[in-house]
Amino acid sequence: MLQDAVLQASDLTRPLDAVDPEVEGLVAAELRRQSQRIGLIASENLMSRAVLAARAGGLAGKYAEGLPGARYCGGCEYVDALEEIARQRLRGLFGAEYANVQPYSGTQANMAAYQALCAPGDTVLAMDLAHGGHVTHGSAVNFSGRLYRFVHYTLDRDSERLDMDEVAALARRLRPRLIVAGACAYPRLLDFAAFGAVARDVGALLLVDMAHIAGLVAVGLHPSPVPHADVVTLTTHKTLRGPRGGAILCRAGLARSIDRAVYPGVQGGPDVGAIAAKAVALREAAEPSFAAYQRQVVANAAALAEALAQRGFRLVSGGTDTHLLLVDLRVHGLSGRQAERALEDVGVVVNKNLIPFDPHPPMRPSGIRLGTPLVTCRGMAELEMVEIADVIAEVLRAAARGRSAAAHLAERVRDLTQRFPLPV
Ligand code: DSN
Repeated sequence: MLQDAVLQASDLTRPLDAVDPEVEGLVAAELRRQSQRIGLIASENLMSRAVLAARAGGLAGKYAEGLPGARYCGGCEYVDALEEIARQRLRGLFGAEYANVQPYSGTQANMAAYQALCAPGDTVLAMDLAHGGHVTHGSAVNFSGRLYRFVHYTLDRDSERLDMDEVAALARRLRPRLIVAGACAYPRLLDFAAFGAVARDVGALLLVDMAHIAGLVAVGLHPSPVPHADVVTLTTHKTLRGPRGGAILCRAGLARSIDRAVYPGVQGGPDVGAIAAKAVALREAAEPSFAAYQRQVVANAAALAEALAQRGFRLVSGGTDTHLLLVDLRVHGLSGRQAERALEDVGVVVNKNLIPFDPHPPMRPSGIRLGTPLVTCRGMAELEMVEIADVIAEVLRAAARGRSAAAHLAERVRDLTQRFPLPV
């Protein structure tokens, strides 16, 4: 018996390469890929060493169903303290009345918000997926579109911006239970005060999904939804630069409904390691250097947009106010998928994306989406954005002529990644 126990304990302390060289090799390859490519996927970012340390500290095995001070299992004294710190920091950073840091992801955060605010079958107004909305905002293939009666607002065809008069007219006609504001591919500022006014006017609740822009909101580079919304959901791993996960802010009067919707409504025990890492990321987000980082993210997006426009590319809505931009490739005769592949061949990683009023389906859309959170972490600034725009333009012009990009473009990407290594 004793012998077995000793053997079992040592089983748990073997290094990854000894236990599973196949997985170890793939993890190493992925980290190498990240360091050797220019990552321009707008939702991706990097965790700091401190956030990673909290994330990897072995806390994930702890069960802690419930909330600080009211758990369903013992041994939670330190977990309570960690979660309390994370909740306080989240509330403080955004000036909210109440926070729940347990959602595993933005999807779970939205799922809990709908559950707290709506009944199945209720009418919900949200942004169309093809116009920048998210799949959890009522897509037919998502739980949201199956459980609730979503109706979608779209962008103005000419300006490719939200027309709040149109949103208001639709809301007056439909009288929805809930209005959702927030996007994952809209490059302009969202007018949350106007959304709040529309919601009040029609007696609807307002949910803002600020997953993409949370980091910008934290430092005042995007107007905050908190004063105007009943509930705000977010992810912690996009511009907020924390661990993968979600969170919810709400008015104090909704706290109990939100808590109950998260657990036991849509989740089991929280991921305690993720909560510890969220706490660290939220502390970093309150430091002056985080505001400087976000300013550079936005400046880089503007520089990239301008340099691409100068090279003949059409940007949806003519530019960007945020961390992301959308490029319409139709005049170049390229699909987003072709562009994504051609760019990946030289080491520039982007995602194909629908553009407003896209005549093509999601797997063959007419645009690409570019974002600057990750390259900004590497220390790249406006000059490098011009260099990247130059590479993108050459690659896409070659692809439009049916040719693959010349080797010197991959060499330029390699040079950039070597001059600006990943900082962790
Ligand atoms: N899929 C994420 C994005 O890329 O925006 C959102 O969930």
